[in-house]
Amino acid sequence: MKSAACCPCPVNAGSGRPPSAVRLAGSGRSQTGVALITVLLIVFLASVTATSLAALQQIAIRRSTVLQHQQQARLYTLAIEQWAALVLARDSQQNETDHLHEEWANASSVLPVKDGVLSAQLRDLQGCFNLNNLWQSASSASAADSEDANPDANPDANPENTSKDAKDPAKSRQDPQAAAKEGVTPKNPSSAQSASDLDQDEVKGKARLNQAQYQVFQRLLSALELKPELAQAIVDWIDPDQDPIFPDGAEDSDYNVLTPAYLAANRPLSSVTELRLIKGMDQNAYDKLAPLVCALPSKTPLNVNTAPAQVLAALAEGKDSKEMEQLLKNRPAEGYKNVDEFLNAAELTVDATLKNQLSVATQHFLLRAEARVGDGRAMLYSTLYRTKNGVRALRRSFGNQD
Ligand SMILES: [Ca+2]
Ligand SMILES: [Ca+2]
Repeated sequence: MKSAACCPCPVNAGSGRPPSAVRLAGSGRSQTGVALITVLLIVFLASVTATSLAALQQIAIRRSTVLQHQQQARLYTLAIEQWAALVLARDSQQNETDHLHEEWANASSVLPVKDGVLSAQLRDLQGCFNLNNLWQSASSASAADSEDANPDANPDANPENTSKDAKDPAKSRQDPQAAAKEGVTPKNPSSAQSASDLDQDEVKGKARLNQAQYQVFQRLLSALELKPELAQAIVDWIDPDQDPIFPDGAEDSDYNVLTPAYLAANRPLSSVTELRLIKGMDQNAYDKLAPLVCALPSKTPLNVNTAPAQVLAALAEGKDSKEMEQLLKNRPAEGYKNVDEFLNAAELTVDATLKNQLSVATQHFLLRAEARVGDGRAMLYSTLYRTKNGVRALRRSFGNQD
């Protein structure tokens, strides 16, 4: 039997309270502290959550407001397109010529609307050199043949100035010296499509190179201090065959060895920016050429009332742009009434084929419409095509021109 002296004394033996009571009192204070911390934590989390929800709600409200403004601005640009169509339709009823002093050309006005502002600008797309004119499709070639076969269609045409060889590539191909004189090198006979096949197509009046436009384009390249041979690669990009023009043309075989590889389009250019893909076209050449050329979907005449001096100077050999700039300063306020009036004023002599590809009127226009509404902004580039039956949009691009 153990004695009391040999038993270990409890720690709180002298406090007078049982040990279990001491433990309960300490536990109560600890639980109170934990509960307080828990409540504070819950309040903190609730505050953070509420703040986050409020911030998210603000962002959602802001986002929906911007989207609403952007949508409204986008609709405004389509309304501007309708307005531009009305202006162009009204212009066609007033006169048959188009020049830079007409209402459509000076429509760059700013119109205030509720919570925003609208602006519009119309540009004549036939005042630039249409690259797709370099290649005549089968239908346009047939039309050209009809015009050439019917001298009454153009009583001013001088048969002496009309180069039959220039309009007949098959004949030019048979006579390399004549072709070189025309500034066009015949296709390489060793290519995939035989010369006889090409000749047969051309004899039938099918698609072919537009010699008159080709020479104008070569002169334009020379005036810009670019290689005239660039024209060959551009024609090869457009023409449907795989037959590169010798020596600087380029077809699939020139492009599919690049990284990344691609193929020649073999169809009309859909955008001027497509030039960047063509062999020999570097940034310097593109920067010089792009402001003066365009890529319209069909064969279009050049409007001499809106064309810049560089393009007009390229119409004939021996003219420079400074001479044409002086001419443009003295251009009648109402524009030239017809092509002959322009040719006389410019002292230009062009053959009947090229003369038939000049005009004083325009069917293709580019609309640049911009709308700002609150925080929203929309930009629309629209290619408008005007006929006697009205105006319609051929192409729309929101945000950028191409
Ligand atoms: Ca007009
Ligand atoms: Ca081709």
